[in-house]
Amino acid sequence: MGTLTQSPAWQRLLAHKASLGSHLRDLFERDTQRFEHFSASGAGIFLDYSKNRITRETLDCLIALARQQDVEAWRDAMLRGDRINTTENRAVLHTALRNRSNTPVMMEGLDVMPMVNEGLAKMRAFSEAVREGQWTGFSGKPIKDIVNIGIGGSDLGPCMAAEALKPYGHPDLSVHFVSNVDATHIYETLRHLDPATTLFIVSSKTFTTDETLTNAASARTWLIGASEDPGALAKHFVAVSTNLSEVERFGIPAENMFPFEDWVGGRYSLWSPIGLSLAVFIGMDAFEEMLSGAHEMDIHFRDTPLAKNLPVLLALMGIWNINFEGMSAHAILPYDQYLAHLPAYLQQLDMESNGKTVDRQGRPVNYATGPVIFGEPGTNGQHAFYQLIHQGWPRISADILFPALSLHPLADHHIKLLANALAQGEALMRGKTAEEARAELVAAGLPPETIGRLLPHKIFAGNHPTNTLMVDRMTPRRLGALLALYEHKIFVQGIIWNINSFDQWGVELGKQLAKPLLAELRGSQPQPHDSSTAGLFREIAKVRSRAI
Ligand code: G6Q
Repeated sequence: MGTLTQSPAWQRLLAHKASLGSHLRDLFERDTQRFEHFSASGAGIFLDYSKNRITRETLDCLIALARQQDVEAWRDAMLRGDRINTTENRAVLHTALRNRSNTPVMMEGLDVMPMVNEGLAKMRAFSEAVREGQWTGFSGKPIKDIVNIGIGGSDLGPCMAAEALKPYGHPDLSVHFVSNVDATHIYETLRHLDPATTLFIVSSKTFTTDETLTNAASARTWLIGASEDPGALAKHFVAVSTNLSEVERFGIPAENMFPFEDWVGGRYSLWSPIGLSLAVFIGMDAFEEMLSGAHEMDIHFRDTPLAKNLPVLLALMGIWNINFEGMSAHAILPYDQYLAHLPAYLQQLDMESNGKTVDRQGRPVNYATGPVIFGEPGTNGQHAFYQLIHQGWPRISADILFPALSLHPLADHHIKLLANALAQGEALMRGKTAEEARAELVAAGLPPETIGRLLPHKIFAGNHPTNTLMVDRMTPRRLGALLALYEHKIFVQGIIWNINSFDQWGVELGKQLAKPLLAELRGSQPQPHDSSTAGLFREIAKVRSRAI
């Protein structure tokens, strides 16, 4: 097999690209039905992808690429539990966690659904006990604050979703997330809390992650210090993990552990017991609603023809923009304050999955893969970094997301928010020509010399692609569908790029190098380092010795 870039579908796309000269605004002028041609919906999500610089032929070529790369066969292999994460020799079965149809999912002869259902039942019993005040702390008082201690995939999902679904949260419960090993994070979280009414959920698939164990140990000291009873631990600590022996070694009893399987990848684990903090906060019914939304998207992904399949379409727009239009960054712009953490969540989901330069066979790739993901809720981002998207040198694509209805219909806030979301998509697409800019300056009555001076600054190239994603309201169900949409989009891209989206070896190097440096900071014999690291080490030591 030749490389991807020499393949017939890729070559056809290159030839097509060379003949596609048009600006996006011309494409809209030429085809008044563009919106109808390039929009689709599924699982309660509406997608308008007409503001990408594509024609029907582009889409045909892209779909041919997806077929050539066997996207459908790989999708089916993932859904049936094949070990498609080959570098870790693992299946990728997060879809089973939200398989609300409850049909058997056989992994190597074993139906995983009874285990999934058992996990959900345990989460339900626990979350109800906490929410109804039956689970009490060392002084007999009910729990008021839940602190999830975890990092990366054991933090970003529940943290993002707890913010997204805040209006569905229990009125007497607050949920907090501590991830950073920086003491500031746990200090600032705990200083307002009462140990007697605080419950810690230590979330770690491996239960060996240094940041999480360091934070959990400090939380344990804080709790035992206040309760003066080591037995209090069992009332205030539960664990979500795959590693029972380490959980017990920490002091958390087995009955307080919520297990899951190694076929749940960290950044795909929100649907597993890793979502426990969220489930306690919003209740198990709402949590299962979120699973149902994701399941609806899984069914859509499995059963819908490629040309109408939302994850496939989003993936193909990304491939087109990255590999054929030369874009290396993609902005996530939610016009929904509750989705404030969505960009950070998608940063991990996308960049950890597809930030690879070696293909599945271990060969270096000669094409771009995953983009830089960044973003902020609109309208805030408009007053900050949108300038670079509109007029900066890098070409950046974006997803604009919004709910048509607000959960807080206060005065005219929401229509203003919607107007801004639509205006940005339109402005990025159309831009402003020199003639249009000049006409505005003339209409403002400016003298010719001022017009000449200002004109270059007032021109917008436009032609910036965006996808627009709309839901009716941001409910648990819609959030579930939206997240599953992005998961599958990233999966499809990984298949097309022939990379393994499910490992993350890039995370390891920093962890490895931190170990000897930590020992040196503790006073062990200095090791040889490059002059920068060694110099910085000496500067740190100087400051620290003065402070002691
Ligand atoms: C995600 C990654 C990574 C992982 C964290 C936490 O896909 O694997 O972000 O989730 O390193 O790992 P533990 O859950 O094992 O503590």
